[in-house]
Amino acid sequence: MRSAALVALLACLALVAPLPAAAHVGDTGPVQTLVMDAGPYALAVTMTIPPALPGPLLVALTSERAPAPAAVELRLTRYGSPFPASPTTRLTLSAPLSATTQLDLAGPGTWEVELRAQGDRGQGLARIPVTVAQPPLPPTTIPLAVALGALVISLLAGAAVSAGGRATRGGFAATARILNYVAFAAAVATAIFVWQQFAPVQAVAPAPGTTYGGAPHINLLLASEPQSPVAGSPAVLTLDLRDGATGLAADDLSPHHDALVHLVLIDESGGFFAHMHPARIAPGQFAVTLVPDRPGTYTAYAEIVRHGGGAQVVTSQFAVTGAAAVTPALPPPGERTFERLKVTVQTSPGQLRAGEQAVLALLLSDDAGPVRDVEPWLGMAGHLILRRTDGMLFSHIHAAAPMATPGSTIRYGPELRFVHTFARAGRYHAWFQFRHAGQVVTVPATLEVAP
Ligand SMILES: [Cu+2]
Repeated sequence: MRSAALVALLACLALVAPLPAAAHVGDTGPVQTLVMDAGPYALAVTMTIPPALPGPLLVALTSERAPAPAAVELRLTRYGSPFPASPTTRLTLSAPLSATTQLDLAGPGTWEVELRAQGDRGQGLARIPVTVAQPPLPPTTIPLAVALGALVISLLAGAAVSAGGRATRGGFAATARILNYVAFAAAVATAIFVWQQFAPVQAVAPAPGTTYGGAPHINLLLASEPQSPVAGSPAVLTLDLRDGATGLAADDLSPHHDALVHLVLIDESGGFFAHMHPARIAPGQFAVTLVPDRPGTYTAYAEIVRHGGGAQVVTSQFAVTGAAAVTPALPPPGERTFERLKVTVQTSPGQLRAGEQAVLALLLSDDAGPVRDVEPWLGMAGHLILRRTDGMLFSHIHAAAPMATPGSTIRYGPELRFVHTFARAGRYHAWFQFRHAGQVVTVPATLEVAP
């Protein structure tokens, strides 16, 4: 009887213990890194969602490259509510230009973390939505409660019958025995259900929209300030993302490759290339500052993933005025140097052909020999953007190498390989990108693809 009471106590404890919070800043687990260009500052923000709620949201901030902000103010609010006037916390970035803090999440739901970066170069703003879902009760909770109830009732009834019947009258003795059996059975069932309570619960993502076949497409409305950007001067691009079905702000973006939006900007000559990560400033609204270096027509390729949908690339164009710049042609495959790094671009086969699988590779070395410490960038060993010079084909390819998980110390090199099949013949511009010694290196090339 005493052991049964102990089991009952354990069961009660299991019922009141806090539930783990299944969570994501999108769909990718409790730890998420997001890179963003908040005004003039390139920041990497890693958020760790607490295992139980209420609990602390851990925020780690790193400056991705110069200039670094002097300080960053953080504010937390419920999604859709105004941010508090005074910051929840203020971080000063020190060597190696990173800082950590925590924000208290009161419960499940969607939250917004606001970052206001300040420094010599002005202000930067980013607002990051964080969805913290509470998993449903484990499926054994209700059977556990029933078993526990049966245990308590049979124990009480058994005690009452034993006391009243003095175990001499046959009927009372039989009843007491039956109640003991029931209590024993209930104790065993309770023990099993308690054990199952501690089994890990599958984290659940919020249900995707009810739209059949995933979320609708997105329309990209691009605006610039000034309206006519001038070569050599900074311009702010604002991306207004709208749901293709409802016309409402599309604010259900899932992080992919460590960002909410990957924005590639290429001018018509291929001389200007930028791969940026606009900061979310309002629902469906993203902003980024660029300095176009030459006049012409620029194409913006925004790569996004909606919750419950696949990746999509939406494009828009804008014109840049100003004095013409001399555009050196992008070099063919071969050797080139970036400071102390020697990079050789190789293709296999040497003559690329449409419809034929090709391997495009970078071989990296420096004075000390082959380079084997290429760092993950956006969770990958390397990225390759390909565009046919007429703009008809655009591809974003990842190096064939294991992805980096948050906190991993994986390194790559000396070879980065990309596998691609060119859909059509023609001249292509290629931009290989990887990170080495904390710097993102962009390696441009022109590729000729035969029919
Ligand atoms: Cu990107």
